[in-house]
Amino acid sequence: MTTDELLGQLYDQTLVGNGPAVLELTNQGLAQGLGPETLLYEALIPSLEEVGARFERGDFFVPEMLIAGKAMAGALEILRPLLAETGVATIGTIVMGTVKGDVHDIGKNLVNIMFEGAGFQVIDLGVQVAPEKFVAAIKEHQPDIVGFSAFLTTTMPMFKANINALQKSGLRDQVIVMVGGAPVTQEYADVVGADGYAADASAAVVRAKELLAQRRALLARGDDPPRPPREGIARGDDPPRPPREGIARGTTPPDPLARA
Ligand code: B1M
Repeated sequence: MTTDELLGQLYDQTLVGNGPAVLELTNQGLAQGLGPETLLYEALIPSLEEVGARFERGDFFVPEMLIAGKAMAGALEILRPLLAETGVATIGTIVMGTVKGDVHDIGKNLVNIMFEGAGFQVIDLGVQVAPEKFVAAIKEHQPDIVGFSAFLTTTMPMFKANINALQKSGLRDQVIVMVGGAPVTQEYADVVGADGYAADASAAVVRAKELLAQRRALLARGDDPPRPPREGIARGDDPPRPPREGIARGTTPPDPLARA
């Protein structure tokens, strides 16, 4: 099978959620000498993007999205050790989790793998992580960075709830806050008072290293780490409502803040 045929089949089989075929094609691709990044960025991720587009159009429903996600997650398990292959010493610790009200974890897991590959120790709190759980994990593990993932416009406001919880516990200045997830933007990250944002897993590692280097340089000079603009938080305002057009067919999940 040519490379194009293999990548095409991997894309198609992920789209229809054929887990065994996805595993086989992933192994076959690796055996043919394709890199894990090629399989990820030229077949698996584009396929899930198409799943999302079909869901938005009403051609796919939650079960189709679920089996496609499971097929992708299976492939990710094969690729994990290859993506995380590293000889570097631990350069920092990061506590990661998907925010309360959100069960998406494929993107977060991929970010974790890339962080591990870059030499970070990753403490993964899983999905639907409540602010109190982030606070407890920061107290326990004393990480350099805490990372919040949100994949729904309705769960993005949990970033602010989490940051407020860190402030209340006196932890905000001890840890770098990074945020990300499909609907998140740099602008939104700025408004909620995060220190860093990245659009994808590779960019997340680059940004984390930059933020860590900046903080360590400041600490070495005895300065306080800089805080991003916090007008919204200082005034107790809500962050701007993110766009909601991506939520398909009135399937809006409950607003987590209503229960926070
Ligand atoms: Co859902 N889902 N889903 N879903 N799902 C999306 C996210 C959606 C965009 C689909 C669509 O309508 N086009 C849409 C959200 C729309 C919106 O809010 N604007 C949506 C919806 C509506 C829903 C439900 C509400 C559907 C319903 O029940 N009616 C429901 C919500 C459940 C809940 O969480 N409460 C739901 C459920 C599910 C499944 C459970 C079926 C399944 C999840 C399986 C799983 O994750 N274990 C699922 C899936 C598979 C998707 C899509 C199709 C694929 C997501 C994915 O894995 N992408 C998704 C469509 C899409 O994204 N186009 C969709 C691949 C992954 C590698 O990319 O997740 O973007 P991504 O991660 C990237 C970046 O975001 C970034 O790096 C990652 C790797 O490069 N990143 C960070 C992530 N975290 C970061 C942290 C950082 C930095 C970068 O710093 C800390």
